[in-house]
Amino acid sequence: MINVALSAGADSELGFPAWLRAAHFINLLFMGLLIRSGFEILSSHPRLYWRNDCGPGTEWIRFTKKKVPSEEGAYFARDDECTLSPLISLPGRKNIGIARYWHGVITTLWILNGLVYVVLLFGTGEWRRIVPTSWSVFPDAWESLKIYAGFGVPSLEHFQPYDALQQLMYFTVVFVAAPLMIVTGPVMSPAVVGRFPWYPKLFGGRQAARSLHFLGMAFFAVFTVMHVTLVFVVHPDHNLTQMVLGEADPARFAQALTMTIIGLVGVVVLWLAASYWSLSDLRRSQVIFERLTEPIRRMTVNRLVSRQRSKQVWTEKDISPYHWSNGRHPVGDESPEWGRLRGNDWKDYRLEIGGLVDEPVSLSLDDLRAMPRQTQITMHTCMQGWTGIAKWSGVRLKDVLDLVEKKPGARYVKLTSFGLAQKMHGGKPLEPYYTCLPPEVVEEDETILAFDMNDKPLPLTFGAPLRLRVESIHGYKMIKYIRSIEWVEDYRTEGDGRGGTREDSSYQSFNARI
Ligand SMILES: Nc1nc2c(c(=O)[nH]1)N[C@H]1C(S)=C(S)[C@@H](COP(=O)(O)O)O[C@H]1N2
Ligand SMILES: [Mo]
Repeated sequence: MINVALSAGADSELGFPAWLRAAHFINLLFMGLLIRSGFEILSSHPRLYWRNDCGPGTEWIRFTKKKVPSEEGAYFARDDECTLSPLISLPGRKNIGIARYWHGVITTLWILNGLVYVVLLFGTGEWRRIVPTSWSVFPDAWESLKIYAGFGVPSLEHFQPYDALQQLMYFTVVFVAAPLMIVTGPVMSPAVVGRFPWYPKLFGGRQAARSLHFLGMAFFAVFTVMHVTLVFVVHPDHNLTQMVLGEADPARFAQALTMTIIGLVGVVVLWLAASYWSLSDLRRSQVIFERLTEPIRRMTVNRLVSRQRSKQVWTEKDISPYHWSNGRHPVGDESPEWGRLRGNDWKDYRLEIGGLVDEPVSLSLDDLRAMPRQTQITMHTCMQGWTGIAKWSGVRLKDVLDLVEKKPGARYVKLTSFGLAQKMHGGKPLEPYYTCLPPEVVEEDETILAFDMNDKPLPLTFGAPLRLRVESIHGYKMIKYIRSIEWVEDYRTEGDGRGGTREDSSYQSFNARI
């Protein structure tokens, strides 16, 4: 009791300084943007798992009624995507590419805001508000909970300025839930998981980390709703004046209430404005975000190169019994040529290696199979959220490229598929799927042109007769049904200039490491 009285005395001296009030408000703005962009990301694969395999039926929760046929290749991850309204998610309408940009940029700002808050918290003594210093916080919190459960409100003297239950909740938000989000977030990055394979294991695997990240979000969402409600219900004349004016002053309640309402409306308007601004010109949003994020990516994830093969992270027994897929093989007259080659068991298949080279080369599958072979068991990470582990065999891309002499100025490698894009920017007629790779991706040891999957020639669904594997980036760069490889000067002069089909038509990032 003496303890409480003492700290209460100290607390009332602390007040609610402007930095604290500002950080609190900015946090609300950022949390909303994070949760809303998180919804958009989740809606692109609305299933959560504990196991890395992601087999249909193994999810612990799903937010879709769609049933997944269990034969591989009958259903594609893109068929599973849901559409959310821009009123709910950021930006809304199946735009995970832009949602991921928002999520990354706001995370950075949210962490900065959080750092400033925590540093000042400990620098000023304000921490005593939310860090319990006596075990009595637990029985006291239990008493408060009983009062709330009976739709009552603890009397004012329990709030010093927070009551025990409130203090415990705030402590959990700042020192448990927020750090949990920060440590599970990077597990979504294929570059992080490829380079530090032990890291996802701390959480029970890549999908377990994704599930924990979701549960953290659910906690934040429920907390925020309860928190805002209680602020208006429990001694609002004290709470609101403290929150916006800096001290409990029931006489200025009307002013505080007006400011709170204006603040909340302003935040909601900004949340929605972010959606409609993004949707009004998706290409502009993509270009702006790319400029903002690229310098940070270069300093961080771009330095991470997969070690899944060299560290033998996965073994035969880890191979997924079911592997999700994206990008159907060419059907009908989409690519008569691919159909003809397939009819002849790929005997006439030739991989063309050309572009800015002195002399183009073409290779048959037998030529490729005669080259030094590399086999790797790795985890595939689709940006939508699912993963799958498989064994891939093929030849290193850099070995194949060594067979040609590139011309000066050739910097990027463009790979083109027999298969068509699912959609094009501006509703143009569908063109073949393509992707460009920057030099550092081409150079990676685990970048291969694979012709075998799990010791058998590539199944049609998974890219027959030849597909790309890069183990430190997201799946959308891993082009299947490869027809040709070209050295090009710049990806900005290919296609719509964004670096690949998904970048051009779905506004995804050319940099696919996170
Ligand atoms: N030709 C072609 N390749 C493609 C795609 C596509 O649509 N067309 N989708 C990509 C995406 S988004 C992913 S996640 C992987 C999926 O590989 P999988 O089908 O082998 O699982 O293929 C990539 N390669
Ligand atoms: Mo993907």
